[in-house]
Amino acid sequence: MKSPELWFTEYQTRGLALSFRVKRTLEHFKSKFQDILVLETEEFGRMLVLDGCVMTTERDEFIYHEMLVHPSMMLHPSPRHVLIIGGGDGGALREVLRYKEVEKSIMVELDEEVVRISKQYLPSIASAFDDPRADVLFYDGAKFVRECNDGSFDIVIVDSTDPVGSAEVLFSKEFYSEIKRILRPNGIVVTQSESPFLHFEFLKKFHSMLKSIFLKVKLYTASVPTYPSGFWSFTIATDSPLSKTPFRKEPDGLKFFNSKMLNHIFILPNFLKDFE
Ligand code: AG3
Repeated sequence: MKSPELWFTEYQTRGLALSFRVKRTLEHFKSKFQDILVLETEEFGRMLVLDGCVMTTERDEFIYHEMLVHPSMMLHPSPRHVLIIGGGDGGALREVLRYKEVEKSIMVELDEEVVRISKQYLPSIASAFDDPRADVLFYDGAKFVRECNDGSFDIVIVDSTDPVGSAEVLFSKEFYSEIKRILRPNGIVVTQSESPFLHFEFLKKFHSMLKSIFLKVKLYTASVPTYPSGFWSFTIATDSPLSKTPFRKEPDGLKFFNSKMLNHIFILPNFLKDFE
């Protein structure tokens, strides 16, 4: 007899869900911090799910990770020290370390199990952990930032889960005030900032909070098929004038981002004009 079909569903809002046909479950357990699930899906390859939310898939991770990392890396005159908060699957770290200018990248991830499971099941994403320039700490990101010296980093990248539970503090005014303090002159912070379509009100509040701290706050978007609504956003904040042209060419081997895109990513659709 044919075995029954298996599907995983993420409930994105009270009235919207996205389902993936599952070939098999590779891992499912509870860590100290969250429910961790790794699936082999029919359409998107292997997929990491935390607390029921899709974090990344082998097939579309390049869009999210390249868009999260490369715009600010290319708009900074000299990105030598880069801090990543979260990002346990290693995708953001992989993108950061493509730049030879980077001397050190510290990644601070709360949950050691996410890194372990990503190394085991998502080797194409977790491919940079052995780079000698990478330093991985299993620690509370907000605490780490609070304990950091002034002017420690050129770029801070926040690769968090949704703003609920343990990640809520990563969207707070206190956290971003500390980030401002630990950035060097010309420093840039960039974060994933949820779906502009589904989380518009959140985004408005988040941006007005950031504007109370930083001189420049810019939104840009990308289609990430497996995230809620398929339409995702990123936010850059800085106190220095953002250059209009990239300081460097994009590294070789990117599948999504290129330097020509820098000219238009900050041009937004009309319903997001207030974020320009
Ligand atoms: N970080 C953002 C994922 C948010 C997706 N939300 C959801 N599925 N409800 C992803 C981490 C990838 N390195």
